[in-house]
Amino acid sequence: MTNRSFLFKIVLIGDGGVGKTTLRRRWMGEGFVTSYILTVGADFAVKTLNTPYGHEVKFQIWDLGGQPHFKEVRKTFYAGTAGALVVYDVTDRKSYNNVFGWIEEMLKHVKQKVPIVLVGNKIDLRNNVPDAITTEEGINLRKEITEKYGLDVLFIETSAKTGENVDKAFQGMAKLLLHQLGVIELKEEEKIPVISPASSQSEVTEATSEISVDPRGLLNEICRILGFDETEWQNEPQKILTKIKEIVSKMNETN
Ligand code: G3D
Ligand code: MG
Repeated sequence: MTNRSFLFKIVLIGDGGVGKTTLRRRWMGEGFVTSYILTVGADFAVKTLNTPYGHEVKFQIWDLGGQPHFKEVRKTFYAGTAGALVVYDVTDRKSYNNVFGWIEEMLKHVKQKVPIVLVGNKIDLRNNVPDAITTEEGINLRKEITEKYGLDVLFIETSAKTGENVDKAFQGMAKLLLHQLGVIELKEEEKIPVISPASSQSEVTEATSEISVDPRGLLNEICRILGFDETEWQNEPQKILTKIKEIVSKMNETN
């Protein structure tokens, strides 16, 4: 098997307060440093996963701050998105009802079918609330999204506080993306890991390295993956674009 390297931009979306930033921090650990993009009001960080398939999956995770100018910057925020973690809070029914709104907002800008991990967060608080969103309601929502938009959706319930299933949410994203590229197989029952833990044992192993980047650093990182010297990005951007197109068409051929 040839080892390949994949870099995906992932956006974290969902109502304010559902736990997006906490999920990301929990997954990345304490050691990471994010870059904050002032013009977009988002921050992002990169983390690498090594998969048992021999491929390296690198996530660039964009997390929108709660700033009010969202409408003006969302185009930039969504540009180049490969997948989305759509988060609701199981103790907040409004955030569950708003999931469709978030998906539509994203699809308006992304304009292609991106895989989604639907995350029901704060399960540690579920018993404290009378009208909490049940697991079954989450599974139903997953089905509705799949049917309505024809998207590949994985559902998982998490607690960013205790850490439960947080790894699995991101590992699930890696699976969906590799599946979409035709690199791995993914069975339908694997898309609801919260109720079938045996089959959800993710085949994606733990992250082995973390790096942080600023936008400049990210370009350098992309160049590194493509085998270019970082200065070539500045001097010959066209060459890099041609290279990316070549790689994409090769990928399409092999898949
Ligand atoms: P957001 O980025 O989606 O806006 P945050 O949400 O990550 O900022 O989280 C909002 C609040 O919810 C934070 O509390 C955070 O600690 C809490 N939170 C996030 N995930 C969980 C969870 O799984 N369980 C519990 N119990 N709390 C969670 P504060 O008090 O800091 O505002
Ligand atoms: Mg946040």
